[in-house]
Amino acid sequence: MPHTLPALPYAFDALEPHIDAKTMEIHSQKHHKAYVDNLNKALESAPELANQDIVTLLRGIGSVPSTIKQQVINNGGGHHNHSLFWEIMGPKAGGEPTGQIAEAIKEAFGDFATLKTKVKENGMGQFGSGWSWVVFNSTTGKLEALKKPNQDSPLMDGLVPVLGVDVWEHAYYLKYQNLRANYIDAWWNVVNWKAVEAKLLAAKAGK
Ligand code: MN3
Repeated sequence: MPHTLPALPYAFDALEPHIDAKTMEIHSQKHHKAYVDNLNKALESAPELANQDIVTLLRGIGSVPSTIKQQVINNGGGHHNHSLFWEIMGPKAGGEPTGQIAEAIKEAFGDFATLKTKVKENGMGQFGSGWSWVVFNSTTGKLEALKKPNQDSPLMDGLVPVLGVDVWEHAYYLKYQNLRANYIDAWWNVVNWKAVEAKLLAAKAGK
């Protein structure tokens, strides 16, 4: 099997009280696992894609056979989105970004408060399921905030995601029920800015 479920870099309860342990367990071990399993299943019919890593696969979505394209968008996107999501969160995290990610935020949005407002607007404005993203645009050399439905990856648009908030109900319903806004507000407390900065630096380096 070419694609595998990554181990969480912290315990299920590490993001308490902001994200509860049960949500983390179901989200990673059931939802993310299903995306990985279904991606591998879809790729069984396309052995020519077996050696592509997930980033290459999504960037090259246009060359995926039409018979499995939507499955790769949904499940490949789901796999990459969640792998990033676990990486950019962590215990004893949050606070104000520092260093090069802080500079990039300032350049693109003016200040951190404005970025937070945009991420929340996009997360609240995404009807149904999807993600609120901060991406690096290599054409402009700047960060951008945008929303995408379902598991559609910004990689398919030639953009590099550096931060994303999962606003599917499965990401927050056990603790926050219908209160998506409260979840997004609390989510900033678990952002691992060093990991987000690493994503930005890799994107700038063309990786
Ligand atoms: Mn999810």
